[in-house]
Amino acid sequence: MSTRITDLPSTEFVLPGNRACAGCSLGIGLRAITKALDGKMVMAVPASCLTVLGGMYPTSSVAVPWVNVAFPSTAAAASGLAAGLRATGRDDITVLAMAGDGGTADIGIQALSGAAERGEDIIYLCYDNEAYMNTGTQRSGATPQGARTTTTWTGKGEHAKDMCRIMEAHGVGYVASTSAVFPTDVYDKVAKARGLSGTRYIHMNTPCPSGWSFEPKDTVAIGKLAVDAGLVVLYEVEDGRFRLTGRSASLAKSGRRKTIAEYVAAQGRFRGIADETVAVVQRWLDERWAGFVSRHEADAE
Ligand SMILES: Cc1ncc(C[n+]2csc(CCOP(=O)(O)OP(=O)(O)O)c2C)c(N)n1
Ligand code: SF4
Ligand SMILES: [Mg+2]
Repeated sequence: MSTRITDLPSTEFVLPGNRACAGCSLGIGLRAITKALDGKMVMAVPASCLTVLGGMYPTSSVAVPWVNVAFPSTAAAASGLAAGLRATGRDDITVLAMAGDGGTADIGIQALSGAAERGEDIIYLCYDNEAYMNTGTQRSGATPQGARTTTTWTGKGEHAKDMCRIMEAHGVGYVASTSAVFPTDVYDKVAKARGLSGTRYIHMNTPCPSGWSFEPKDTVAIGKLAVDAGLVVLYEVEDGRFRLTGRSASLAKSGRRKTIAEYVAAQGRFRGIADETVAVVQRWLDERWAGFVSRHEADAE
């Protein structure tokens, strides 16, 4: 049974007012994450927009313990925190490694792979705003095909790296894909991960008005459109068992997926994208979506 938005705990760990851009979805996601962990957590965070949101000592907008770590070392630092908590008998605290897509799919992937292979007792959550945003929108391994960034002026030529599949291949017990604009989906997945042990990986799409070029008021609409087009798919894999969740599960039932053309038209980062590129991405998405639906149906039996 999914949690309803009105049933989310009322305690806030993300305080009013932070230094993220207007309309940033990261704060929406982080509110749900910290509620799911009931604040009983310690975070390891590398340089990113999340560091900016958190703020600078001695003021902070996030009321949980937080360690700023070097960019490539998030999962290694989190492993150390988990070892320290274990050694001191603190089994009530969850270690949350939380990094951007650049800090996960590119620069932090070695430490993450090592931690997953060792089965470190951490939740690793990648918030994916689909580029290196904090340094001015450079392309990352997670930037989608066709998106313009300051290092892909004519649009990125390659598809995004699929971090969830990479983490599944590590054999970790829990892998989930979610979106910051669906706080109850984020909440349920982090709450489930909290109750499990070993390495758990959650990938959270995080719409970014500044880097994607849309109006701050449209953040939630753009995030929903990404899910409706099947570019972002809400799902979880628990001990190898695959399940679509929330809006993606409804979409699989109704078959009313939107087109990628509608999604790209709503954002400045895709301005000037060639029709052939849109067609290539649509074909790729259709195939990928069919795979997700058949896996969902097969595992439901
Ligand atoms: C080793 C290292 N290389 C580069 C940087 C510069 N840097 C700081 S934040 C950042 C972008 C991070 O991108 P991402 O992980 O996607 O997070 P976002 O800023 O998009 O939230 C970069 C390149 C750094 N701090 N350390
Ligand atoms: S650049 Fe994007 S992800 Fe970063 S704070 Fe601004 S809106 Fe949020
Ligand atoms: Mg990023």
